[in-house]
Amino acid sequence: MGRKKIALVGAGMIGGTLAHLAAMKEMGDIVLFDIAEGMPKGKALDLAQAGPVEGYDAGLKGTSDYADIAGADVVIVTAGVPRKPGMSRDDLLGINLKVMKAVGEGIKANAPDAFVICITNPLDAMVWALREFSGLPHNKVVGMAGVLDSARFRHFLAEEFNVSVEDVTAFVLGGHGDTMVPVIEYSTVAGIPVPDLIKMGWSTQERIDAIVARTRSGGGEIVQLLGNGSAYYAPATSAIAMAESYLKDKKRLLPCAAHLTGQYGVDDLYVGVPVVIGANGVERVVEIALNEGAKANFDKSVHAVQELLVACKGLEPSL
Ligand code: TXD
Repeated sequence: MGRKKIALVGAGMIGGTLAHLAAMKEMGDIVLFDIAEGMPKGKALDLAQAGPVEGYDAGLKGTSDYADIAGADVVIVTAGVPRKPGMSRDDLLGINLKVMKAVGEGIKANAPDAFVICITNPLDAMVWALREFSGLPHNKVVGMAGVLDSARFRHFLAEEFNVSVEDVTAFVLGGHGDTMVPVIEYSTVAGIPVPDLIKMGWSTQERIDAIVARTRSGGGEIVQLLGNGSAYYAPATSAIAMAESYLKDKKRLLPCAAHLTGQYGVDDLYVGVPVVIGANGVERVVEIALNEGAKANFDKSVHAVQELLVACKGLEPSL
């Protein structure tokens, strides 16, 4: 049995980090695709030369030719432009929609059996468009945002409670934007829900509210600090967790932007919900009960995604 093949479409900050992580974990051979000519080849060569020191065996190839992604088991898409300070994710819509068209057609022609993870922003609209352009089954195309947003929430909660990040679980639902929904009732330390921890005096409602707000603007905080580009270490790690769940049939339950067909009262939209990822891609969408406040936020988030899709359809008549 040969190695798995992982194609990274977009070899920028996240793409390069994805390649590094995938190589370190020996997930398979790696193809870095980008429209920039030399850059993907340079990154692939650099990473290949780290192999002897780190002790990983992975083929690494940089390319600008879609034929090289042929037969990929997993395709992770970061192609497009990231935010600059002051920009919202939605400001990226026009440019990145065109990129999704090219990428979707490239995947359709060369890697139609792949599990595709979209990272490009504005995420919920781009993953929907990428699915449309690629024509792949809905269960094989998913968006990465929830794992990252939950990781941000977990990090802040672990700091607040002064406990290991390992023992903090958190749920963030809804679209990847300012309307995302961190659900504190389903966020725990070793199974103890956050509202109980507040009652136990570990924190206060005000402090948790501030953490929720910081989580919502977690991406923007990093954009501001970096001054150029957006986060890449945590986004890459999050997508790798999803890819591993697929490749190893782990059936992890992860919050992802998944295609809904009536769940949560939503039809034909990608939005962040808990899903099980295994060898069949998205194997199950998990419908959890939301309290009134969370439901209202979730609906607001869904509405924001719907508006983006209307804008996409206006820009691209074939959608
Ligand atoms: O949670 C999430 N989903 C995200 C999303 C978290 C952080 C960042 N997120 C978004 O990921 C961000 O807003 C961007 O839309 C993507 C990629 O972010 P990255 O930081 O990796 O951007 P870069 O470094 O600019 O890399 C993008 C690469 C760059 O090398 C371009 O040359 C390339 O994409 N690019 C293309 N590649 C292939 N095909 C086409 N058409 C193309 N256009 C640009």
